[in-house]
Amino acid sequence: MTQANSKSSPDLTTHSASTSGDINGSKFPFLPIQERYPETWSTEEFIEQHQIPGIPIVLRQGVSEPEWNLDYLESKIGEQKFLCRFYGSERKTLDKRQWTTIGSGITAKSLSFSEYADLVRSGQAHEEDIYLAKCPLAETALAASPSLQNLGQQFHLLKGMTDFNLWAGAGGHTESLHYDTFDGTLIQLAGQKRVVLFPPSQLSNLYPFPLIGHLHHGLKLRSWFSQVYPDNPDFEAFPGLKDAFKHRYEVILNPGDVLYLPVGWWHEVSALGEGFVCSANRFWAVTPRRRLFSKWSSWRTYFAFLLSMPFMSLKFVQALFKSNRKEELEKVLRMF
Ligand SMILES: O=C(O)CCC(=O)C(=O)O
Repeated sequence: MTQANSKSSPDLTTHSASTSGDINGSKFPFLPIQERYPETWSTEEFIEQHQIPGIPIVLRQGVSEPEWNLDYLESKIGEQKFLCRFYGSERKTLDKRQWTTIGSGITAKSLSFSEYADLVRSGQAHEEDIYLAKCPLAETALAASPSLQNLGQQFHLLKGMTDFNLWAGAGGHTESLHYDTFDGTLIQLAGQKRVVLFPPSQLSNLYPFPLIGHLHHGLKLRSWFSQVYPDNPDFEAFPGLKDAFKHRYEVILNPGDVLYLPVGWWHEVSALGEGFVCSANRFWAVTPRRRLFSKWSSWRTYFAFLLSMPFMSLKFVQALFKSNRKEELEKVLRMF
């Protein structure tokens, strides 16, 4: 996908050279994501070169928010409750083929932001890999933040499919390699994140979990996640990965940066450093619509939802008969 760089006008800030990454002792070059600063941002150029073809871009320093550190967030949303995912320290060491849960299927507990902040400060969130993932900000004091609200216009992303969501936790956490069914924007607000990306064309080379798994696991195990670790690739078990690595992109996000992630692009997101790391994302209707329906990855996801329905319906009915019905129903609904 070198066209990401080949179409840029010479007067705009671009990176065109590949950079080398050292993985398991071998050199694998990765491709940089094209970037702009607000002074060089042009919505028309974004539409033509990124939105229509579906190619990621980073707007550096695109939002001017106060740093969303623990103190700031506690002052805004300290009392509000969020579902925190308990990944556990073992998980990263397992062969992903042994996983029985993924993403919103992970064990989750409702905590106030202040309670979660204490887990980060004490180091427990880091040690036990406890992450505050995809928590809606709609009902919070942070939703009205003008720099978030202006983002849609700036990127010509006109129809939000979700609210802004908070993704926050301790350095060291990784959201594993997956793709989404909408266009997305990921806004870095405290600390740094590294995003590894592959284009939608690499679907089969990235070995997504099999569709059939949805019959046994519903949406607890999701077929739009990859079974491979990009930083620790097992080329014997997954030989196609060598081809995927020819299309591996990487970008580091700093506070204020906004990454545009078109539908179907694989991404693995890692919180860097030791401290608190925080982002917000939002999903948007895919424009132009044909980009959504021309991808097998999208159809695959719709099919996956269909296959998961018997399992999910059973869980829903079981939740109705539990004494803590409200909580159990919420758990099922959160999986969607
Ligand atoms: O920030 C993260 O940890 C994950 C974000 C993500 O997967 C997304 O924005 O689609």
